[in-house]
Amino acid sequence: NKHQSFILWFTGLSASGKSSIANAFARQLYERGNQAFVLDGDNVRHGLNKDLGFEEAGRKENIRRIGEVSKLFIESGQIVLTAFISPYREDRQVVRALVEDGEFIEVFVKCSVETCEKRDPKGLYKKARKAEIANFTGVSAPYEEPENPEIILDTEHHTIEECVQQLTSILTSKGYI
Ligand code: GGZ
Repeated sequence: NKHQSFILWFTGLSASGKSSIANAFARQLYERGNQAFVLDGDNVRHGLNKDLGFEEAGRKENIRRIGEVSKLFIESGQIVLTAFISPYREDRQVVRALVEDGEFIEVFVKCSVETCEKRDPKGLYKKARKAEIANFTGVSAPYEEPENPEIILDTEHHTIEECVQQLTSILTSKGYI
């Protein structure tokens, strides 16, 4: 393998499927004997980053810290999968620049706001429309789509299982796994 350790950086809207794909893929890696770890809102926003909000500065600092933590995971020899909206191109670029060439794989989990809003598993879009939540990505805060992601997974037209399968075949063909 070209790279033993790398970051799979999932970016996309709330309810686009980032965490589901990351967790399903991490299970596959684990079954194949790879060391993989998922960072997402559940284990980072509630702990390390619980002092941060969702205004622009809070999100930027959130992503900066996650980038630094991911770099440590790489140094410890792991594959790290991160599932954060990470709405700003510049912030994703900063993380990319932290690690060696080829160690940052940007995965755009592509799905329209309309479809994410129909899914609305936690009722957050509904609250955002009623302005009960401020700065909600896709409703009242921006999402800057990746211009050159290594991988695009279209959850609008494909199931989570199909996306995981696609991820496996792309990473295999690129020699990552
Ligand atoms: C976006 C919010 C917000 C606002 C709370 N905007 O679907 P979820 O619930 O489980 O995932 C969303 C998560 C986004 O946190 P991230 O750390 O990924 O965001 S960022 O990368 O932009 O820093 C959502 C919930 O937190 N959530 N308020 N205003 N999502």
